[in-house]
Amino acid sequence: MSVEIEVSARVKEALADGKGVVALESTIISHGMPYPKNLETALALEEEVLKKGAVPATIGILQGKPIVGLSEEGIHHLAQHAKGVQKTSRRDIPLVCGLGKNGATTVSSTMFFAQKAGIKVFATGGIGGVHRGASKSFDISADLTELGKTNVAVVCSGVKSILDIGLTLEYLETQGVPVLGFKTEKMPAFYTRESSFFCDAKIESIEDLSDIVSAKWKLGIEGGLVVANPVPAEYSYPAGEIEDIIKTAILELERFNITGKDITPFLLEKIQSVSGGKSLESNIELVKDNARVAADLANSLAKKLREKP
Ligand code: PSU
Ligand code: MN
Repeated sequence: MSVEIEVSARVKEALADGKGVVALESTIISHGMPYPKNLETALALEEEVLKKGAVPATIGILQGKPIVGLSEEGIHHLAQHAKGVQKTSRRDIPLVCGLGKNGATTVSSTMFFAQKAGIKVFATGGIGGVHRGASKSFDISADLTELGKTNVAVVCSGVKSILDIGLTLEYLETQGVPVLGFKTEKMPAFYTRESSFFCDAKIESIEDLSDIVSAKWKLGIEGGLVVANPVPAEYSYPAGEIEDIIKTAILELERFNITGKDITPFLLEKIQSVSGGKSLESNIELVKDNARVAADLANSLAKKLREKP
């Protein structure tokens, strides 16, 4: 059995030419959105990155093979046959690859494969975090420890308020992960532009972002960074409405005995079905915006590396 990471020709070439490359995850495709919106979104994200002159690399596992730069056919498969696709975070990689299964990569495993391929920037919707009630359940996403050790900058719209935003920020501090608000001082809460919590700093330009990212890695400080980019104002969703939906959904977790890795997909699905698609639209638009910011950041970092390697 050979388990090797396959990097697509387009991504290999872009990296060799010193172009900006943006990693994209696949759990958002298989377990974060319903078909066919998930497929349309996955393809639209690649388009957004290409329009900026950077190269997208959607990451996933097909028949046990980790692929960095999935083909359109591969993306179709992960979108359409989600039931046969395992949600794969870092600890699931050996099982999915060892047994030849199909896997959708979460933030943690996407970061892992991105770093192996030499990709420095990754765009997604929201990262996992510390769940509400974690002091009892210990439910803390592997995304946070991955951010502590893997050198990839993750552009996202903060964390969903299904999580405890304050505790998530505390945990990121413990892991040594900078949380940079892009044109915002407040930590975004996914569907809404602001939470009551503060980012480490408000960063006004892509140039400043890429200087901070470069400084971290030039100094040999291992680990990632969070670039928190709020949902575009016209697509933000009223905070109060979301809070009511989340509270009901959390109560249902107990009623249906949902635990472990199934919690996040269950809550995402509930919010989408109760809000009647309105939240899905804001979800799609915020990820597209994150893909654009990530492409700008990847291009800026690539340019700096070309100038002074
Ligand atoms: N948050 C979202 N949408 C998502 C996820 C999180 O708003 O699709 C996915 C991401 O792939 C993230 C994962 O890495 O859920 C976290 O899962 P868990 O909470 O089980 O660690
Ligand atoms: Mn969990």
